[in-house]
Amino acid sequence: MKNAYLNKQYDAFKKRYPNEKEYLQALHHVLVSVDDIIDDHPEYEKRNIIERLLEPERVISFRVTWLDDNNNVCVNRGYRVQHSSLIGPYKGGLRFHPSVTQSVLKFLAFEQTLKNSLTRLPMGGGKGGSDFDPKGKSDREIMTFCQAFMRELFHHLGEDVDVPAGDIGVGQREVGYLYGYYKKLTNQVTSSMTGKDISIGGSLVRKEATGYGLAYFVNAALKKIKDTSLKGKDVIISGSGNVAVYAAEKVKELGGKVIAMSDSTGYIHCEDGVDIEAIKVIKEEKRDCIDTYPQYDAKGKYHKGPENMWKVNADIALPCATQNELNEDAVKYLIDNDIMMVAEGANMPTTEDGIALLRDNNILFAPGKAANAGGVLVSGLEIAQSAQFDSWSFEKINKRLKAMMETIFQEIYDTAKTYDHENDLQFGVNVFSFTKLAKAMIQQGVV
Ligand code: NDP
Ligand code: 2IT
Repeated sequence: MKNAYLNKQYDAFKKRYPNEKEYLQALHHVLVSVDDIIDDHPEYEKRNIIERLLEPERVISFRVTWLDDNNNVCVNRGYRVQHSSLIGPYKGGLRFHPSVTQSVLKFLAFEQTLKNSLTRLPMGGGKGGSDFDPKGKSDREIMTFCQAFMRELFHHLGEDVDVPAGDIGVGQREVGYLYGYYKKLTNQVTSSMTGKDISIGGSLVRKEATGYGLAYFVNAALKKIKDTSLKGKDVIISGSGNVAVYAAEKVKELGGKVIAMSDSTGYIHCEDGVDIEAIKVIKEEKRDCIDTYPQYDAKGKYHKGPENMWKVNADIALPCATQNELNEDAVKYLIDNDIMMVAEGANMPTTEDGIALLRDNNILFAPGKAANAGGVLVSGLEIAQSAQFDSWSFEKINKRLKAMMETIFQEIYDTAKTYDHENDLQFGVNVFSFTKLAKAMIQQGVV
């Protein structure tokens, strides 16, 4: 970075949070982009916008104590990072995974703030979760944990305050348990959580939204920048959870062929195309490992080690699992195979080295903050439907999702072009959302 104010701020964050590497990584991404425009905006330094925008408004951390099926007393750590309420109530998912730390949630909450600003809906940014590991737990243990977690968190939520949803390890089942207990504790039926099943006031398309939105974004970018589309393209997708499954479904609908998918143990390779319904049965119904896939489709081959999936020759790669899963080595495999595009369904799945290598090789890169915004967009539409005491059709919501993903693409593409960074969507998204949030901050004075 060239700008002295940015460097001073980043050094201070590094000193203050030396162990929070994911958080620092997410901040760095944005600062590097803003470096090119900061000299045009002396008001940012004058009002100390960088320090105020990078530091979360509030970090809540608590102990979660619960009893497992054998009556062992278990303890986990729970958090909610309320990053920014600049343009609306804190909004963002909850993650249950053993890798959850304050640093991971701070990076996610920061990125959520930028992402939510793209949706044009009045949503701030937040993220929460726990280092609880849902793997191998009984349904009763999941419910018990969700209730213990909510007993602490409910104080800080509310439809006009903070509205969580799902993320890794938190799907419709967990959202249902969390929301049911929130209602019990508050004696209020409000839209204080999204991602609910349709039977309890959720929205159609929310389950599909992130994956579908990703495919819409990819198609928009391919059309504008490469004069092509998903049709006839071979696609590899990491993960086989909520985002990955519905990305695969929409890629197929749009004429692409998904030839590999993974989970945390390994990946399946199917030259003729992955049977997405089989993946749903394995992951959504049975909560099983992807190594059982060949039982459903004998043509699919399972291989150990999810990182090896990046060696599969494809046109488009969609990392849809977790942060920093696509590193420099993986990107080298993609480049060797002449990959056309990488689009992030997960949050920050590509390492900084990986992104640099993609850029050096002129490979189209769609950052998660924009490409996976469909999930939170439809969460916003879930809140809108509740507020109207109404529920909209699948077609209506899907149409809005597609249109908004195309608008987001266009806005960040135009921003990049305006600043002579044509086709650099990472630059475009960072500058577009940063500028919007800086303006909102200046409007509200020093608070
Ligand atoms: P899920 O819990 O539904 O699925 C996560 C999937 O990733 C699982 O299949 C898991 O495998 C797999 N996985 C975990 N680690 C690895 C790894 N190292 N390599 C390959 N696969 C791995 O989570 P989501 O689909 O909801 O979330 C995925 C990503 O998308 C996250 O980054 C999340 O923040 C982001 N996201 C989610 C949104 C949402 O609405 N849910 C919205 C926007 C972004 P296993 O089954 O073995 O654990
Ligand atoms: O990362 C994300 O955008 C999400 N996990 C969805 C957040 C939401 O509030 O729907």
